[in-house]
Amino acid sequence: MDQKRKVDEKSKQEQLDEFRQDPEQEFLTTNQGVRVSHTDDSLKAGERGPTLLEDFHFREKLTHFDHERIPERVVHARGSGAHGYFQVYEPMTEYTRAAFLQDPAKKTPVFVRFSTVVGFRGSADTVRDVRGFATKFYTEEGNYDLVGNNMPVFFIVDAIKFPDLVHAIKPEQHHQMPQASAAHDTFWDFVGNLPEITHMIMWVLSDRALPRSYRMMEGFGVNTFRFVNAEGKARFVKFHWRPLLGVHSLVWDETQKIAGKDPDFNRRDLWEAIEMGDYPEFEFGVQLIEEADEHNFDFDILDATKIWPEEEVPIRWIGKMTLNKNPDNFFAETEQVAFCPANVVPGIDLSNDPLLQGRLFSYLDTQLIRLGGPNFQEIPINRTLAPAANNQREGYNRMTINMGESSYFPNALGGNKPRPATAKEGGFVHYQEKIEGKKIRARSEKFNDHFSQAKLFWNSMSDAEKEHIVKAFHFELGKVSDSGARKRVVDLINNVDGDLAIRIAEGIGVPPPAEKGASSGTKKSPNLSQERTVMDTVRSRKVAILAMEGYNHDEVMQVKQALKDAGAHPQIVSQFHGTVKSADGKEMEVDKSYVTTTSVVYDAVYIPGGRHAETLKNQGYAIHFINEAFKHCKPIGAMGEGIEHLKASDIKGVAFADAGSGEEAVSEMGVVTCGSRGDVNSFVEQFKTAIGRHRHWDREKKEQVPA
Ligand code: HDE
Repeated sequence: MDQKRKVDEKSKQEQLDEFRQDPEQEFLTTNQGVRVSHTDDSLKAGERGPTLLEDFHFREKLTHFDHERIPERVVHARGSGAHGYFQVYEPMTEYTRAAFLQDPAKKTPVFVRFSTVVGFRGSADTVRDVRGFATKFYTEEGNYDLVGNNMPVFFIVDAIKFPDLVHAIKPEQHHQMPQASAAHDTFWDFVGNLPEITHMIMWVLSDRALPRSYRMMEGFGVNTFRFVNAEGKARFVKFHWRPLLGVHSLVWDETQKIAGKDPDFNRRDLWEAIEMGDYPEFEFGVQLIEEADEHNFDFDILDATKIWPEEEVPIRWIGKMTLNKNPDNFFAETEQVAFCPANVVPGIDLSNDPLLQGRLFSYLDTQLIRLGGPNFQEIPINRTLAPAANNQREGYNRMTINMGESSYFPNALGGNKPRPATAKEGGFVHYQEKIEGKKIRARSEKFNDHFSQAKLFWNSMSDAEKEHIVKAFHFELGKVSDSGARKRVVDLINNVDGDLAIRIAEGIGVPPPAEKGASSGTKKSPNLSQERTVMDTVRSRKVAILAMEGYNHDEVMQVKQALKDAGAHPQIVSQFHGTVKSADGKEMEVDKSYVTTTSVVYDAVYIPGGRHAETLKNQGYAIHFINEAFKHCKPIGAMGEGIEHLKASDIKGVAFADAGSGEEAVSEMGVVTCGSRGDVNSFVEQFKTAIGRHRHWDREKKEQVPA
């Protein structure tokens, strides 16, 4: 009998329901279910006497507490998870037999965990780092894990170097510093001696490493996999996730400030977005290469330090994932979830990519220790929806009560059940690739082109993105005390672009390369630039409205409503919590005070008209708020007297509308102003356009603004 389980959007939640505990339990009990009568004092020999060993409640409570921690992940320790579902747009039958990719009506449950890589579990979210983007699809044929990152390439080509990479980038051995940062000697020492890392370094020093939100970053499978159809025909495949909100980043100065003000910034953003119904959505894309074309590219398609440029291998967008539920319990779900690239289902197969091959081993291995033995697949979040049945038995924390006497195959006693399934019955049959070769520790020649794609990436950046990369080099290498290590990196980058190497050298106190390297040329892959991303929505953007007593109530209400209607989240920020009074005696609730918030956690700021501008002008916090938002290239809007507040700040080089005029709104470099008699609707429209663009890099004089 085919025991495949029918899977729909709710299946995983129904399964988890079996394990959820209602918080409304009336009585406190021991783990044995015995009601506890007193939990504030331990059982003692006399009121001032010693605690008695007999106090089983005390001992149980303390013992459990003493064992609450499990090891954090050796990398990707800090993460945030969410539930959702995936739907394919059209049947992918021609390419893969995977059941979850056949029927557009089917909603396959998923659990996603986003993460940083380097920091410990309690580190800040906004550090410069790669982000993990791991998805578990609970399909009717078993769990499929796509364990990806937000950058399409990796640091190394062979998994055997992974421990070296991680040791180099983690805090240093002697003093365990710095936390969650690559900006230190051992990492850049490693980089300078490893040319294959160059392409990835360009990505890590780009804005991709500073995502505004987990909802606004791409995901990539990185490694090369295979799609196999029902006839057994295989094609090479690379996987992509594309956020519907576009790919957007924070600026470096902002990330550092947020790390102190709200270290949970990305986690909070994901959580709040889902609570507010702003469900993160990602389209799923595939790049396919026919087996016959395997060797027809300048790069080796098994090399994870290379992308398959879209111009050569177009991306086909085949489905969409929606994240619509926060976990109920962080530890039970987000912490205990265990992903593994070897978790594939029929129709998705592996390749000989040497990085992938090592990963296939490493994940299960690390989970054995992290989750305490071989039965972690039985933890609710890891359970498959397809029935799991085999002869594996016992071990720590075994939950399943296997019936019957036999635990081996073949077994006449148990009627040979469970038995292997044929391919037709849904059995996973490894793709029969023909392999010939000598046992050898080597790699194919094409793996050794370390610079072409680093050049391609650099060329594809806009001027602003290039500037950010140069500054990132200045910061990262500026933190390296060994000048030899700094110099080696400059010499390495000289292979990418001679001018870039000189610009880097200038900022870090080392001489430029003895011989200037060639230019990176002109070849581009335009979509590598974030300038090409979605820039026409304000959905889920946070807008601070600075208001003090005397603000213009009608104007604020109108602007606030218009922003809300467009899907943004305006918040009133004032000196104190409570309410604030308008010029005409109306009141509104304050969401945040200057003490509890800061400009760096908002996407945009708006200063309404009204006589409150007089007060704002003299408030250091309010001035700083504007200066900082300006420096971080954020959209700024002001109406009427609000413009006076902008004038009191250090904003430079921008023309404002006349505060008292009735002229149309003026928008310059993302600063939108409109006179007190101007049209609020036209102001809002221009302000929304400015917010949609996310950041306004053309603010040439921002560096002159103190913030
Ligand atoms: Fe991982 N990686 N990795 N990795 N990785 C882990 O597994 C490893 C690589 C990625 O949210 C570990 O359960 C090796 C590439 C993500 O739980 C560990 C190599 C990509 C996560 C491990 C790589 C990733 C991990 C640590 C070869 C992008 C977090 C804890 C060089 C495609 C998953 C764990 C989560 C986690 C090993 C490289 C993504 C140690 C050996 C490439 C998103 O097993």
